[in-house]
Amino acid sequence: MPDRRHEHPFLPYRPARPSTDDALRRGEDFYRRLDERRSVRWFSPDPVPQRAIELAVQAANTAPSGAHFQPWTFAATDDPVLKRQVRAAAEEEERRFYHERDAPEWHAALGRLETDEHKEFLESAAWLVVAFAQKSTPRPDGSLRKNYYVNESVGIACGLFIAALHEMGLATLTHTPNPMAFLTELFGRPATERPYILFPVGYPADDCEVPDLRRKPLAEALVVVRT
Ligand code: IYR
Repeated sequence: MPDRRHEHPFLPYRPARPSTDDALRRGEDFYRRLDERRSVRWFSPDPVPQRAIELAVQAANTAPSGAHFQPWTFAATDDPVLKRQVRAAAEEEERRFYHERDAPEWHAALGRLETDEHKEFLESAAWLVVAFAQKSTPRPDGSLRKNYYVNESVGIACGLFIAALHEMGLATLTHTPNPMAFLTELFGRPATERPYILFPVGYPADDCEVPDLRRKPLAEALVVVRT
């Protein structure tokens, strides 16, 4: 390998290393906290400060990404007019999905979530945040830089975003109206960006309920393999 460190310097990285006991305690605490998170479809009208959205996006923005190209944009709004427009467009798509699309297996899988085409949360949540995936990114000269592992990178960023919101006592939903190209136009994003997930963000409503779902046991999520 050619040594190009004069072009791209490396820096020492010495993160604090907790004792094993401490590390496991912290891992346990972190998991327990994440385990309290639920996806929410009923939001409180209480306002959420813009700083909370900024902090969650800063957390998302720490995600690893292909070639460190960071191929995401988070577009956020608390504007009631824009929220209403998003709701109207999403409900239109969802009406088609629930009533016209022939996908019996998919529809059956959603039964226990009791979802339908009504998306009140798109107006009642304090904020709507759309994660956009940049298939390519315009360079200052107008040419396009291709991005790598875009889905993986943006997915990881969204996971960190969700965790950061939860840490602040905020709730969200990974909403993906299908198709959702209308979000590119409503949020004024360029054609190089594809809407990836639409997140309503707010505090859960006082009378919020969530479906009685369980996480699969560790033994189904992790297999330890050795020779
Ligand atoms: N986008 C629709 C349908 C939907 C699909 C999945 I997969 C879900 O986990 C939940 C809903 C809707 O939002 O209603």
